[in-house]
Amino acid sequence: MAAPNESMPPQGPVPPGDRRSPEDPAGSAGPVPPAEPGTVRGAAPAGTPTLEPRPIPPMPVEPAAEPVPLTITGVQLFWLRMPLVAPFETSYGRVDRRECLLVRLEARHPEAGPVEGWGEVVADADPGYSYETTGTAWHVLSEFVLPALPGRTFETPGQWRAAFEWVRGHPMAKAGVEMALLDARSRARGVPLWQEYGGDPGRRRIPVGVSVGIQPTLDDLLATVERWLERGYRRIKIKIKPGYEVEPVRALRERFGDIPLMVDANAAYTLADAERLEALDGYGLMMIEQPLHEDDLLDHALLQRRLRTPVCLDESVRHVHAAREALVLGSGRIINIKQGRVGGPTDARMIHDLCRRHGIPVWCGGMLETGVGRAHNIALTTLPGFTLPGDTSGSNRYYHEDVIDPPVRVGPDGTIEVPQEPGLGFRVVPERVERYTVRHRSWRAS
Ligand code: NPQ
Ligand code: MG
Repeated sequence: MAAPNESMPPQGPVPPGDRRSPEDPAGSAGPVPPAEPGTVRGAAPAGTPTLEPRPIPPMPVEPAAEPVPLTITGVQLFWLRMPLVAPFETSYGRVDRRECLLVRLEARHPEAGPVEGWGEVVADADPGYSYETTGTAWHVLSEFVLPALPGRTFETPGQWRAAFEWVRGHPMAKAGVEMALLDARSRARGVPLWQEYGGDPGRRRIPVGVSVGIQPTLDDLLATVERWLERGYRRIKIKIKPGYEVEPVRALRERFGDIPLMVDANAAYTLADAERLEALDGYGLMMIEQPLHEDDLLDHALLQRRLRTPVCLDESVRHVHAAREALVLGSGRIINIKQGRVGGPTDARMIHDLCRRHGIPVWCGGMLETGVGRAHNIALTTLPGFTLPGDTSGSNRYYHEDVIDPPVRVGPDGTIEVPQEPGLGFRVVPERVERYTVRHRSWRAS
């Protein structure tokens, strides 16, 4: 990029309103008196909303982890394409198959010997949910991350994070590797995966809900929801979009009464549509998830002040920094934590810790994971701040055949058992991974 002052002469006359000059680049036209400390210059027009000041919480610290020296001996990356049992429609589009990456680490531990570890990159084929796609994650991992792994030793997840902190963004890509590392650690130590996540030993089962896509008709919606309620799911979430919110919610309340019900807009509204969302306020919803633009914590804060229903943030929280800002601004009262979206298990845990300290309930979101990501979500959900049912449904909510055996099963009481054996607690079936793999690459120590 050219430096503007060196090689870019002004093009044409300077507009009369532009008072910038080489001597006064800010166009400030004379000296400005210093502002009072802690104040912002400039008077706001009458009627401009304000937010009350709130204390700024300290950043959560990275949780301590026992050193478990794992030397990476090989890495495999699988690009999977799996048919869904039914199309899934949200405010931004409709999918009938899932594309994701699976990461398989091969590692060696001085005493335990060789172990494997599996992780999932939850990005989808298109950038509808987030900017990351299966393709961007493949690129970032295969060009910058995975080739550097064989031969390296990581004793803690923190060492892995520090080594690849230089890779900006791409949280889903990085999360897949950290999940695989945690799985390998749990196998090397011979402890269940939930213990690697710092979970609560008392949580032997986790209550779960189900996410229902936008349906062609209200009758389809009622029939679909009825089926999930019969199967015991503890909470129903429906996807909404502008013009499809009050009707479906009213229909569900009329038919099913006081069920635990929430909606997810996937960022489809603006503050200008606030009346539509206010119209939902009388229906006793548990929360309205991600109503507004992902980068607009301010408008979420203003919207929350107009609603009794809690706002829950999903897409807005791509890292712990955003979670902290949201707490300070009051951009919502609940946070959906997806370990893929936030960069991995450790970041998910830090957001959990921050929210817990500040009384913000969290729940584990879902990204239509295969059994690998699903097993990691079960382990994450054992942390004590996960007080609301999450989106970790049974494998059969999305797939006829999962890549793990047995599949994740939801009991008639709407809970999933937390596996107690080392590793994922489910066997990854190699022939199934192979069957759904459309692209594969591997790296080993030379
Ligand atoms: C959410 N998930 O909470 C997401 C959105 C979502 C379970 O509602 C392919 C890959 C399709 C990821 C559709 C649920 C997806 C996807 C929806 C994520 O907002
Ligand atoms: Mg969501």
